[in-house]
Amino acid sequence: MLEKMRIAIGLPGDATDEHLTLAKQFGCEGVVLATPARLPGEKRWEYEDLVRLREWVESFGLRIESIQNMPAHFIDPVRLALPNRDEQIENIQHIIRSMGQAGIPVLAYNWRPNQLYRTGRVPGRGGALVTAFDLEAAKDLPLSHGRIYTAEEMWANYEYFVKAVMPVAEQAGVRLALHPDDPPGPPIGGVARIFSSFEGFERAGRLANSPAWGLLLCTGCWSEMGGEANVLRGIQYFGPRNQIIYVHFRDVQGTGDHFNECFIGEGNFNVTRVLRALKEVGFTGCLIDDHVPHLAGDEGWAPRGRAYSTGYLMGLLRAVEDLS
Ligand SMILES: [Mn+2]
Repeated sequence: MLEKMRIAIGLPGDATDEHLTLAKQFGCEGVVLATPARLPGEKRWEYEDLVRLREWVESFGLRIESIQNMPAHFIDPVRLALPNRDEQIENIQHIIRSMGQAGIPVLAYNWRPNQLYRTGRVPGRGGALVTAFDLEAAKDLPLSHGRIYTAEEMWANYEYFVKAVMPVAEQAGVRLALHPDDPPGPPIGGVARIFSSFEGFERAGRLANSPAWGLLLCTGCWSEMGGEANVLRGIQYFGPRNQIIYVHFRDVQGTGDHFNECFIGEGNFNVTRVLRALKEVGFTGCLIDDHVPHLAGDEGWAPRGRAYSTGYLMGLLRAVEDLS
């Protein structure tokens, strides 16, 4: 039914009617909702609330492509193997089943208990504000979770998680989309960042060994990990396996230790080549914008930057479709 690459849009946790109206005006057919504030629940989300959320989105002629990220306190006990891990795994299983019943097909998550670290904002093209990261400025941050969490632990915790949730996701008809650590690289705040390389995702796929498992392929992060070659490597390996669930289409200038974000088309990779590669591997999910540059007058969710990025992606996709 949806066997076509398409452009959706990422909406913030406090999305309103106006965000959905804008999404429709931009020409999107679907939206990705980040940790929706409309979903109550201290430890989990409930079926009735998920149905209400889907109906609200559909009342604007749109569909929910994915819910992106649970509240950290739902999943940190699992990521860090805290005493209430098993309770939260049961709650996440409940969320997955409820999403399936409510007709919401994808739940995105990451394995990074820390915030998304950036070390500043710098002026990009024409003074638009973009985020920047410099490992030098981040390497001496204090422990974020009280102690060091090694890569071995983070892997063991991940394995425990996937063994518990993937069978439930398969049964529920929900796919779980794994986003990279951002930025990739050595531990920040003492927590190992195991999803910082091609090899990490390849290993995760083997561990999960499930059709419900896949990637939220963030081209920005994959570019941070190793530029265009790494983005193409990820697409060409995971695409034919049907393990790219959806895509964050953004880019950076620079890599790992030192980079800044930028407008689409100004970064490490050739956007046409990357979109063509997605088409060539038969990718049929959605692409969305991802932390866009803030244009003059932009605040919060940056509607001007969003409009620019989304329109750019729509034109690019149209050209790639028409010329292939
Ligand atoms: Mn991303």
